[in-house]
Amino acid sequence: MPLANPSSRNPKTVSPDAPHGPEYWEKLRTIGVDAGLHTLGVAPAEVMHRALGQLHERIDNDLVNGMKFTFLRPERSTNPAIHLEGAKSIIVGVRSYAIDDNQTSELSQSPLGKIARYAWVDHYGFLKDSLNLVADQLRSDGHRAVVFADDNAMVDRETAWLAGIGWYGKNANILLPGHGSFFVIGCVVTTADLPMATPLEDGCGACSRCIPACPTGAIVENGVIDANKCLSWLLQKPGIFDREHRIALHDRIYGCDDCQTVCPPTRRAGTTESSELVQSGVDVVAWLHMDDVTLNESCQRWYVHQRDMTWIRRNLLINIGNVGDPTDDRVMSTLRTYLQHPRGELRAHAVWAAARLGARNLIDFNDPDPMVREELLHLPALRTGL
Ligand code: B12
Ligand code: SF4
Ligand code: SF4
Repeated sequence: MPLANPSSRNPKTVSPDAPHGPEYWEKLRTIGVDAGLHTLGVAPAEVMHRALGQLHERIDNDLVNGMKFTFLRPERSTNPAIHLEGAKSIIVGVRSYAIDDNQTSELSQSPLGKIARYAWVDHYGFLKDSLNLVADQLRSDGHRAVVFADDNAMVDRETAWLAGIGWYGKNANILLPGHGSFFVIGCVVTTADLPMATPLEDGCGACSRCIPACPTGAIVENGVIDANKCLSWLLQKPGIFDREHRIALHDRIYGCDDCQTVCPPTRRAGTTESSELVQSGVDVVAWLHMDDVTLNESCQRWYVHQRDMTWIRRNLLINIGNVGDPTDDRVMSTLRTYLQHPRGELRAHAVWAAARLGARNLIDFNDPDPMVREELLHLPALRTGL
């Protein structure tokens, strides 16, 4: 077992000799950049009133659709002082995920399930490692520090905006000037007093390309996403996938990138080579034949409700209905298996996929399960082009 790093524990009190100020900030910033962060900035460790108001407004306007995350306890996720007594600064760091697709395996198999860019590699793991190095330095200098990387306890985009790292795009993402929005965000809340940044002005200007590009119209106002329509959330939400948005889902199985891939600043920034092997897509049929343990390991990094693989299989079945080839035996025998699956939710989505592929003859119209019966009442038309 590796020895615990002694500096990873916070001192009980802040040392009176602990450094502060611009020079110290430069030292911390350099540690972060050397550790792979694209850039860092500092925001005041104060209540983030705008984000707090927005979280409540989204809840009140019914835009949350069962999401917990930062919405569960808005007063907590917008108040850094709750997480660290005496907190003075939030050091925000971002890591780029604008890397090339270098995946070579599996991709020849059809149908292919598409994964959104932020999940191609364990970016949050790398982000956390880099931020931990900054936090280690703070602690060894006598400060207290806590790291958050995509944690529900902190509203990351607002911290990045306050830290002068980027502006809020109309697609709700934080965009870095000259580099677009393919960045994950994390922070270190600390007792160090560091020079605060000034938030950036809007950089979208007259552009609004992301709004019509969203396949479901989920950007309901500039910077406001309706989670009832956002495919990224619908893919994570447990239960029956909203029928209205299944066709728009197309081949996605985890996350959605459309509002970013059309974005001019993000497009202009381009992508770079990576030494990491990426996972940008999966062999859908192979994944549908995996047992729970193997499937769970294959998507270890993803957010999956209660790690119940039913929801991943559900997404894969919709993919089959949208892009599977009905003349492919691999596809049809998989569908047959799922039409007899013990879980009603999965039979329901298999029924939908079978109807889309023109295989109504495979469907058991006497299935007594209420979820399947509901599907039978709303069978989709044969997929266009078949
Ligand atoms: C819940 C959540 C989601 C939800 C809801 C998204 C949402 N927009 O609220 C779902 C599951 C849909 C989702 C999807 C995605 N997410 Co997400 N998600 C989160 C999470 C956990 C909380 C976000 C939150 O608190 N939202 C609450 C609302 C109130 O905040 P907001 O949307 O930022 O709203 C602000 C703006 O409206 C702004 N504002 C106010 N007035 C105005 C006016 C104008 C004109 C404008 C432009 C803005 C503006 O102020 C609001 C408050 O700060 C964070 C991680 C974290 N702990 O913070 C990641 C996070 C936001 N997600 C991230 C990513 C990468 C994604 C996806 C790209 C993943 C994917 N490819 O599928 C998509 C993008 C969808 C989108 N267009 O937003 C990154 C964003 C990185 C970045 N560069 O911005 C984060 C920060 C994770 C991380 N730590 O890196 N996500
Ligand atoms: S992630 Fe996809 S579904 Fe969600 S707002 Fe962006 S384009 Fe729309
Ligand atoms: S597509 Fe245009 S409006 Fe949307 S986030 Fe990008 S620059 Fe802003």
